[in-house]
Amino acid sequence: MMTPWFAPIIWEGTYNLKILNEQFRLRNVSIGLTVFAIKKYMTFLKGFLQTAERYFMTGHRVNYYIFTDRVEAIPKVKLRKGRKIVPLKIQNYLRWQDISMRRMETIRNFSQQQFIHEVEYLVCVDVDMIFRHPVGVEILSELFGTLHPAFYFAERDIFTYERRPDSQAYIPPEEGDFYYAGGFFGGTVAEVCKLTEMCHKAIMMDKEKNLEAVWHDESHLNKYFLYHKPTKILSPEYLWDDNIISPKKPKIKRFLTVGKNHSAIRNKRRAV
Ligand code: UD2
Repeated sequence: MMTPWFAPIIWEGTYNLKILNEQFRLRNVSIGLTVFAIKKYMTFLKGFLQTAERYFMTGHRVNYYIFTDRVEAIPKVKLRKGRKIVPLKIQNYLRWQDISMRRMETIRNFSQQQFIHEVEYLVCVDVDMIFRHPVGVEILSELFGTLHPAFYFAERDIFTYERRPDSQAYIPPEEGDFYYAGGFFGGTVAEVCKLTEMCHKAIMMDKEKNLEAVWHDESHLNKYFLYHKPTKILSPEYLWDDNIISPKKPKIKRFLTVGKNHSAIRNKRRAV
């Protein structure tokens, strides 16, 4: 329930949402949910938004920051009061790995220019996901990460950290607390800005050496969290994949991956 640096690990039953909701409502808190729907990943956005409306931060103010190369394709979804879609047009890249990694640069840029004036917290997630149970203010903290569902039962030596010392994402074998998922992190806008800035710089330094970390942005995120410990950690309830074989499944699966045909969805349409 608690890391050695006294950060709570959030599982069902460890918090009282009524108390937390009152605290956050008194602060009239606003939350930005960043999501990228580039090229064919637009197909996931409708299910993502519809389920987010039902389960994500209900009763609080939410901006859906949707980064896409096709603003006109954003589906129309009925939103509750206090919630809005903010379409943000960005370029796409040829390789899916670059699309995934460049999220760090984009979130940094928009945090500095826009998000800092509009919301208090940012929650940064993958789009090929659906919400199945509530995800609320219990997740909010200065800086939070999520335990990867495939590794939360595993010993450190099988974590898939970047192991090449030349990479900025390198983690030595005797270091590392947890293996965090690339698809769900967040915190205050200032903290997310620091995180994305450092990860983007590290990705670019690797690129100069013609290196790409084994799990792309996720490898750099893991390196960042090793030396900048999260103040809250989300259990795999907050990011589950039903294809994962695990000795124990969480009682509640709040946010689930949608199965995808990798080669069909990560198409090679020309970058624009
Ligand atoms: C994992 C991580 C992901 C990232 C990646 C790096 C989870 C659930 N996911 O996912 O966050 O760290 O590994 O290897 O922990 N995207 C587009 N268009 C594209 C390609 C990607 O919009 O053509 C966006 C989209 O929001 C997608 C995200 O980038 O959800 C990550 O790509 P992915 O879902 O294909 O990566 P995956 O499943 O390997």
